[in-house]
Amino acid sequence: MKLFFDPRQLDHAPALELHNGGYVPYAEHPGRVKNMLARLTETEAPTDRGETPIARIHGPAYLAFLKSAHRQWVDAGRAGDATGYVWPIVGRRPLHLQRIDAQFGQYSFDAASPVAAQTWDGAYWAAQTALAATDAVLNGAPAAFALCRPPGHHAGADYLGGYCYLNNVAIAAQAAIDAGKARVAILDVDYHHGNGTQDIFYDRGDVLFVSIHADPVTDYPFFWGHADECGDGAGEGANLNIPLPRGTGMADYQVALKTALYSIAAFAPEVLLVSFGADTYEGDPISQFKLKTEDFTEIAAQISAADLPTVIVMEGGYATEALGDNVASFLSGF
Ligand code: OKP
Ligand code: ZN
Repeated sequence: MKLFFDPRQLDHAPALELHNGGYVPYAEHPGRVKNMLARLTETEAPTDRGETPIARIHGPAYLAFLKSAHRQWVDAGRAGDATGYVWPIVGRRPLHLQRIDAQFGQYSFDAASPVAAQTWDGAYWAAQTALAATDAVLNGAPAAFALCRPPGHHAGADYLGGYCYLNNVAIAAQAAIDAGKARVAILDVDYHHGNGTQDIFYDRGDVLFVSIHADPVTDYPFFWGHADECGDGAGEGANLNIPLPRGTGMADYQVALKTALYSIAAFAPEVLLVSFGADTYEGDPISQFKLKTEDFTEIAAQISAADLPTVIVMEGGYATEALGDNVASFLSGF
């Protein structure tokens, strides 16, 4: 399988995140990638496809914010990574405020995703990596892997959050549509619900979003991922959430996967994109499922049996020591 990665993704390196009321080392750190690369031979760097495919998903005001947030932070006399601390409640009228703190309130939904000096560059090259893997599949490869980080599935059209800044899988899905594919499916198997991806395609019938994740009643991102979120307008029926309780192991996970793959088959997509998070692993420090390293091979084999051209986009996974093994296990199932 073709594996894509760009070392400039490592330049994004926030120091700390707010976790359970205190500041702790940032869980989504560049060391995650080093562990994966140790198990993956022959990664290929993406060519630069520019900002146009990114702007098909993210609005210009949000992109301008993301590019300038750290510079504005420094200009405001602040040290360290840029982060928000105030958020407007849902339904407040739009105010286009210039103060950096107000902009974070407008363009983010949590305090877990600081913008560091090189965040734009890291996120930009993660998106390019996803686009390169998509092109490989559009050009006939049965499957390709995009080693993306920062991850993307929590980022919406005009917001960041959950360690995510640009929605890599959404950018890739749109690129497939723009290349002439009529129907594209996204299967999100990260531990956390991919709220950004869901939001982006919620009212569209050409992109099916199916997600298996920890029940948002108990787990981040709380406000999305409930089973009654089924899509809107033309997208009604093209969004399927399968929330599972904490402690879920392979037996129950497989039942959910069967349902997910059944709905994907019924949609008859031309391309499948998989948001793959290894944070469903039993040893993950911030997650509560009980999958074992060898389970990832079986999950991938079942996805592969759908017999669709497949782009695999890396999302979460924070048990750094096991991450390479878990990714290698997943990829070996294809
Ligand atoms: C990103 B991805 C818990 C903090 C949770 C955000 C988790 C983002 C996960 N106290 N922080 O889906 O793996
Ligand atoms: Zn996750």
